[in-house]
Amino acid sequence: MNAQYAGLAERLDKALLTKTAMPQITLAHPELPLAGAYEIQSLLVHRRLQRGERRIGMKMGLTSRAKMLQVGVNEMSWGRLTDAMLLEEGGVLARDAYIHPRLEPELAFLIGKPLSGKVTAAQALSAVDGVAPAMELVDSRYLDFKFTLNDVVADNSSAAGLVIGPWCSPTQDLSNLGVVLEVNGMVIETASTAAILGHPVRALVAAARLAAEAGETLHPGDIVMSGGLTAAHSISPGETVRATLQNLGFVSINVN
Ligand code: OOG
Ligand code: MG
Repeated sequence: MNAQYAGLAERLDKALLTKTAMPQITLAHPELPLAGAYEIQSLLVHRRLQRGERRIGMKMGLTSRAKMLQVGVNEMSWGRLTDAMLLEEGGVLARDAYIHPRLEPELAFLIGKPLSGKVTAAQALSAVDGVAPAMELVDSRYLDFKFTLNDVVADNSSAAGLVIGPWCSPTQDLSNLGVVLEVNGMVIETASTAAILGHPVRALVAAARLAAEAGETLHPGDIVMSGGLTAAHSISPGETVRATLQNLGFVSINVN
């Protein structure tokens, strides 16, 4: 089974490197269990680490109803972040470097103390050094951006990039902050941080639990992405995309 998982991880990696979408792996492997999909993800990310990329944290996926509805998957997923995914705030993003990239507003957490296992919201928050307005770039390696939960998990939850705004104090009330997503100055999506499981800290609580289940820990300096607050926006050259989170500021990127 492991050789088969390694082969599937290699195919996903090739799709990423060649920017060529591939068929969903569950079409050929409908019996693939969720644990197997996470095993493929781990092998896929391991290939990136072997190329010299560095692990920088964890992304939560499908933590809001807007995201679940957009992709038709109703369960949370998680993925691994590497330094190669970091995009410059206010910088330029090449549309051509991806297959069918989408941007989505998220809340980023900066971990200050080791966090892993079953924790309360208060314990999770006390391990946080900062929170920032952020955007995630998702780019499914599957044709037409179509996948099941197990497909998207194997594909590292579509992780492709992240852009982080100013780090702010985590001591403020994060439960219901306004979120605005703009493209070239036009508002295309609005939300509240409550869209993430009722309170965005719950995404961090889940991240700590899921990290532990995978035998991992969130380390000081790690970034944890909350999951998209709104549906993601399919990007085109010439667009400036900006996400504003109430009290925290904004983050933007220019697409060319
Ligand atoms: C799946 C990954 C989900 C999020 O923030 O919900 C995700 C996708 O939309 O491609 O990153
Ligand atoms: Mg996301």
